[in-house]
Amino acid sequence: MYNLDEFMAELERKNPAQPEFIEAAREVIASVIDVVNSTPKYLENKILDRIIEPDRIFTFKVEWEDDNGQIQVNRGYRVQYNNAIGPYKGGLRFHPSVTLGTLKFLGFEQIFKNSLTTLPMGGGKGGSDFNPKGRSNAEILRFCRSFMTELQKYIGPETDVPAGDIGVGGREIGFLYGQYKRLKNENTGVLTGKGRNWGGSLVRPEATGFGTMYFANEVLTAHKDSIKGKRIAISGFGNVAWGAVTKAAQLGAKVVTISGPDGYIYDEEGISTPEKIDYMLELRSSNNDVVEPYAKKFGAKFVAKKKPWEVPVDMAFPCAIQNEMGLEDVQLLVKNGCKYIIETSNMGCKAEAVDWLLKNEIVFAPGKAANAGGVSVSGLEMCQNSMKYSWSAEEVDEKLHVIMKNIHEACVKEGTQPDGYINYVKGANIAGFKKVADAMCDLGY
Ligand code: 2IT
Repeated sequence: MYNLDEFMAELERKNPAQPEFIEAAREVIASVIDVVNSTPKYLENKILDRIIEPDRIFTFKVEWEDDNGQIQVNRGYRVQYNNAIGPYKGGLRFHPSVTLGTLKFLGFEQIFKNSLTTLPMGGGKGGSDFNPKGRSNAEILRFCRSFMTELQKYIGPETDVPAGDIGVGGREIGFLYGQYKRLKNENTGVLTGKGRNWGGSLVRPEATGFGTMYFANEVLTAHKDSIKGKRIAISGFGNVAWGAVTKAAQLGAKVVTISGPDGYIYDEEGISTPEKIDYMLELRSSNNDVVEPYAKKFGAKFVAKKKPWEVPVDMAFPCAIQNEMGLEDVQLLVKNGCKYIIETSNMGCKAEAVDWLLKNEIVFAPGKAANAGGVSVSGLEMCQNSMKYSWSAEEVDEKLHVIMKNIHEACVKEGTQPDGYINYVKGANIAGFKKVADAMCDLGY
């Protein structure tokens, strides 16, 4: 039998100074421990000991030359966590906060998220502490080439298929894929999130944002409510926030905030016109990591150095980075009338915030369910690459919509409490876990 405190104490001893990894692990283990303890084959197979250990981790030196002719050195990583149900799959993050612990937390989460998508993908994650902010196009190109020169040794279309994450968008995927093709002389689509002219899938750029809104729509329907007319706070202004704002506008909701490291924008009118939504892409491509120019351009309010969670809204979608929403933030949101928190960034809410929301039975969807649309369309991109064929935007969008509905259904099935409250955290963790754990038992992993 497993004991949560003993298991976690041993995990902390083995993994010092990796607080994000420990936080993510604790949540999953706490959700599944009763299932494990009551399933003989999971106990016989020591499934928790085996699932918590990454299959392998690579770290490598990334040297590149900046525009002043100076040598720069960063550290690159790839965590290949678990491939029981398919090739390792997960994004690459380029952000100065990246450490091994960050990528272990993200890789671990990715196992269960990818399992929830219903597609055959294992869990992995990679990246670098490289900071793209303020870097020129030529510097990004040189960094990406150097990064891929090492990474190509470890990945492959049937082995490990990276994609984008924070700091890695279409441009970076292009530079990385270009270098991979140059070195390997093959067109197998080893990365997802590619441009549509060179093997990418339609709807991949929008997929995470669209997916979270489809998921939110299911959540609202399950609570006999509707997304139409809802006031929404979103954080971030990158790819995910952009897709979410686009779909929210289509569904008749009103997004009133976006944010960056410099502060947040409050747009009472709603970020709903194509001009405003497209401007988010312009802000992002400037590489300056600021949202303030939006306020000047559209006559909205800019609040410096604060998060958008103080604005009264019906729904909140953290779409930026891990631990961006704390206990005080969720308490303030709920006090101001917020009924639904849909975590869209990976582990966007701190553990104490999630615990409080669940204890008070506030509707909360965890990132591994709500943001799974991104990796789902990555999975669909892999399918299209294998077939050497491409689907229309409508076909991809329809498949994405069905996947998000199925993920919601799985959460409801495994997470509904006797009093009727849907604990989406527990539901997502148990549903994602069972499939991987069963496969591991079958494979003798
Ligand atoms: O966190 C995520 O799911 C991603 N960054 C997307 C991963 C992918 O392989 O598309």
